[in-house]
Amino acid sequence: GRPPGFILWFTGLSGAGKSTLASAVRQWLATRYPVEVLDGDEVRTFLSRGLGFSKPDRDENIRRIGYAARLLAQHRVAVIVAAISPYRQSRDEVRRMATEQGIAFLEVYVRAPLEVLVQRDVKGLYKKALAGELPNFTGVSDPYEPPDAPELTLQTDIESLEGSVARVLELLRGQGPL
Ligand code: GGZ
Repeated sequence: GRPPGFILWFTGLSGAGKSTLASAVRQWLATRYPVEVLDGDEVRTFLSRGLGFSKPDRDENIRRIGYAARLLAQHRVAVIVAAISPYRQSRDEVRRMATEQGIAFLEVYVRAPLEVLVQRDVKGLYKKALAGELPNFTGVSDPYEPPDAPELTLQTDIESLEGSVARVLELLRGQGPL
């Protein structure tokens, strides 16, 4: 049959640049692949409507995203996920299931120091969280467990978007999917 697609999984704090990277990488892949982006923020409007930010709700969100990603990847879709996915165990669970199905799972840690994110604060969420008005806000009032062995780490406060995209494409080429 057709070769399976792959799952490119961006994990990291809010505002680190996951969605921006996902859109940029999508544009590059779109000439050769059917591509689908599963963005946490958007998934929460449709697939995960009603879920909050407790650990069980986040785990459920990631389980759903992982399931949809695997379904798509089996049909040769290049799947890009952009979700905080703060818990190592749920990311590893998605990786395990994908790998079992012969789908490449590439974890990309999208990283920037908290001070930088607080300065960027596009949506004003960090300000609220730091003021104690947002319980369970990742990185401030809720945990984030960085990946132990990500396929790639992108430091978005240091690297340019173009540079980061180039490194992602290099990863995809080196690991086979492209
Ligand atoms: C983290 C939150 C929270 C809390 C609202 N904690 O950067 P954004 O704003 O646009 O996207 C974030 C999104 C997080 O959803 P995910 O599905 O990626 O999270 S997870 O993978 O943990 O399930 C953020 C916004 O929702 N947001 N409240 N308390 N981010």
